[in-house]
Amino acid sequence: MAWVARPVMPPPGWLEVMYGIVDMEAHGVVLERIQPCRELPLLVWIGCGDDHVRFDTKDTTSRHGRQVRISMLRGRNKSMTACISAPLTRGQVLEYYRDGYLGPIMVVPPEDMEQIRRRIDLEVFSSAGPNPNQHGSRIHCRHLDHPFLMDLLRAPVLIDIARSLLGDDVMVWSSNFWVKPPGGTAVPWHQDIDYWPLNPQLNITLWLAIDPTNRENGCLQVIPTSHRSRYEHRQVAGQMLDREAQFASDGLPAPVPLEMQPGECVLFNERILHHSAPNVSSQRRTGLGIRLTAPFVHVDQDGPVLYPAHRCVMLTGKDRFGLNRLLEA
Ligand SMILES: O=C(O)CCC(=O)C(=O)O
Repeated sequence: MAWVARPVMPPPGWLEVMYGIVDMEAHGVVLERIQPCRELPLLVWIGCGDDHVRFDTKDTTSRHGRQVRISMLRGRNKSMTACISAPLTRGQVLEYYRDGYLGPIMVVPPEDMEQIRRRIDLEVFSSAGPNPNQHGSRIHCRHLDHPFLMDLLRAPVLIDIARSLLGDDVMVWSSNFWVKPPGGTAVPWHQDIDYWPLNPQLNITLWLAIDPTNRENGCLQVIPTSHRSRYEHRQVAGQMLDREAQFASDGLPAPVPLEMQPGECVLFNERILHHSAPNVSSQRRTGLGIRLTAPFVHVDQDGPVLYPAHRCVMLTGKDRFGLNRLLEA
């Protein structure tokens, strides 16, 4: 039996377990042996209430590497999927910094994502955001006015990933929904840093698929290694953003389309060239870009991108710099 002492608490109603034989009769849950699929410690989060569950570790080496199937032994007679929360491997971290992006990685079980998607449609998109004067306020920084989105950002699996790439002190400075309905226009090729008020210019985006994303509905595309250069941007019209990067494609690798299922994410650097094509399907394409940085970065919260009531959020660790207005813990 092994419990892990961790600075983050499981969300209410969830159990935190580490690999090994775990028998938690007290919680009405019996878990059989869980084998780590790498040398790293694994944390498994199970939203199973009082049901008995059994791990089947077959899936842990799947493409997603972070998914485990749980068969219900008793209770609601159905399978569930849990996410294994573990830091990124050294190889993944090096890959991210080499290529400027990483993924897709499964981080939220599809069953949970379905519920989250419903709440986003019903509660978030139906109301104005925390800065009602901002153009498109419904899609920006909604974690600040919707606690269930804040919980999503604070999911241990996301914190582990963020810490693997940014160290112990990680701050969320923004989040943006990208909703592309059928017939929706393209997002031009761009580098995020051309748009953002960060000094120094350090950001990692965790782009989480809420709807399925594919080539037909205009999935995200990135050009690996393009984050090593800065490109001039010029005005464009009729697309989801108004500036486009100017670059010659011949010296660069081919774009990589990032098709994802709900609950999968990709991570990308503030300078990587990325875009998405128009949605020529009949299916909406929605994702949530969670913008992560470190507290030594000054975010211009009073400039045109943000607003006076804006707050950065410490996701994990401490703010030792006091440069930004923070949400009280
Ligand atoms: O969702 C898209 O198509 C574009 C996303 C994007 O540009 C971003 O998250 O920075």
